[in-house]
Amino acid sequence: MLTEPALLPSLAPQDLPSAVEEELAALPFIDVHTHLFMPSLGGLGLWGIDELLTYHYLEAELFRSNPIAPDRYWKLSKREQADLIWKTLFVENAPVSEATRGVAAVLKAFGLPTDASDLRDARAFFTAQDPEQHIRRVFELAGISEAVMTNDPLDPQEAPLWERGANPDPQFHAVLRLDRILNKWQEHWSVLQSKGYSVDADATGNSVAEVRRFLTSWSARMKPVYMAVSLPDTFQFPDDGVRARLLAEAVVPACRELGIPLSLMIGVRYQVNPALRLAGDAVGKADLRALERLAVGYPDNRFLVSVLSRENQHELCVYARKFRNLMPFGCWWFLNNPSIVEEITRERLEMLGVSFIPQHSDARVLEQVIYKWRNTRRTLGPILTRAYQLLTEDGRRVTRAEVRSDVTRLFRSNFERFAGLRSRS
Ligand code: HDL
Ligand code: ZN
Repeated sequence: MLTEPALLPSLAPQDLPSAVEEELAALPFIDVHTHLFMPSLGGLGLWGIDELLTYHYLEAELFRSNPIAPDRYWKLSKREQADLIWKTLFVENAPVSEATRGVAAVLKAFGLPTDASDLRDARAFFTAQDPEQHIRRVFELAGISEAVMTNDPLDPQEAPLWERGANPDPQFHAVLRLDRILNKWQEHWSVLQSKGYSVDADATGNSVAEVRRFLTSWSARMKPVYMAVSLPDTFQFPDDGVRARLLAEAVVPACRELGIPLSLMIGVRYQVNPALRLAGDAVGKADLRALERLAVGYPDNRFLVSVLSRENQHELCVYARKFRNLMPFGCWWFLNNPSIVEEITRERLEMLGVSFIPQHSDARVLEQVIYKWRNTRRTLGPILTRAYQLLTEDGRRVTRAEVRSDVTRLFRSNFERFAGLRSRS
C-alpha cells in the first residue's frame, strides 16, 4: 500500500540510490517479449550451456575471432559448436562483450566456474536439472514473474502442439506472431489454404476475411495478450502491397475486436548475410510516418512499438507524446547494450515520464533472463536515481512510495493496463 507510514517520508538525496536499487530488486518484472516457451510446449524451449553458447549473438562474434567458415561451423554438432565458441570467446579471449559477459553472469548465478577450460562441469550441472523446476528457479533468479512468449501459428513444429492442446502456465503469456502471414505471404498463403482457409497468392477475394477467421480461431486457442510482427526498415503504411491490406483489413480489426494491442517491431534488414543464418539480420532506419498513419488511422487500437535503429528512438518518443495509443517498449536486439540503453531510457524519461516500458529481454534461451534483467536493473538504477536527484535539486522530494509506484508502472502496470491483462482476468 502506498500509504504505509514507512513509505511516506520523503527521501534525502543520499538515500535515493539505495531506495531505487531496493525497489528495482524487490519488484518481480513482467518480461513483455521473449522467445521462451511454457513447459507444455516442451521441446521448443531452449536452455542449458550448449544453447546459451550457440546463441546467434555469440555465433556472430565467433566468426570475427575464429577463422572457421560458417558453412563448416553449421556442420558441427551443437556440442562441438559450443566447445568452439567457449574456447574462442571465453578461453582465448576475455568475454567482455555484452552477450559473452552474460554467459559468465549465468554461470556465476549457479555457482559454476566462469573460467573453466572446458564445459564438463557446466554440462553436468544443467543436465541434472528438472526442466520445470529449473524454469521456476531461473525466473526467481531473474526477478521476473511472467514472460511473454512468441508463438507462431504457422510454425510446423509449434502449431501441432497448440492444435493438440497445450496447457497454459501462469508464468507465461502467449502472443500471436504474424511474420509468416504479413511478411512472407507468398510462401505461406498455401499453408493457410491447406488448413481450409480459402486464400490466394494475391490475397484477393475472400482472403482477407479468411485471414481474419484464422486469427480469430488461433486467438481462441492461444488467448494471446497481443499480436506481433517484426517489420523491415522499408515498412510503409499504407501501401498497395498485401502486407498493408492484411494489416488494415484483418489484423488491426481483429486486435480491436479482441481488445489487445498489436506489437510492431520495426527496422530489421533481414538476412544481409544469409551465411550467418539467424545471426544474418542487420538494422536500418525506418520511416516512422507509417507508424504515425497507423496511430492516427486507428485511434481505438493500441500499438506496442519497438524500433531497432538508434536513430529512430527520439522520434518514437515524440510520436508517443502525440499518440497515447502508442506504447514504446524495450531496447531491442542491437540496442540492448548498456551504452545505448542508458541513452534511450534517459530520453524516454525526459519526454514521457514513466509512461513507457523500458525493457524486454528478447531471451531465446531460458537462463538469458538472469543476465538480461540483472543488466537492466544495473543500468536503470543510476538513471532513475539521477532523475529523482534532479527533481530534488529542483525543489521536489520523492517518497519511497513514489519510487515504488514508478518502478511498478515501468516494469508491470504500464504493460498490464495497455494489454488489458488484469482487466481480463
Ligand atoms: O523478430 C524478433 O522477435 C527478433 O527479436 C529476432 O528474434 C532476433 O533474431 C532476436 O533474437 N533479437 O534479439
Ligand atoms: Zn524477439
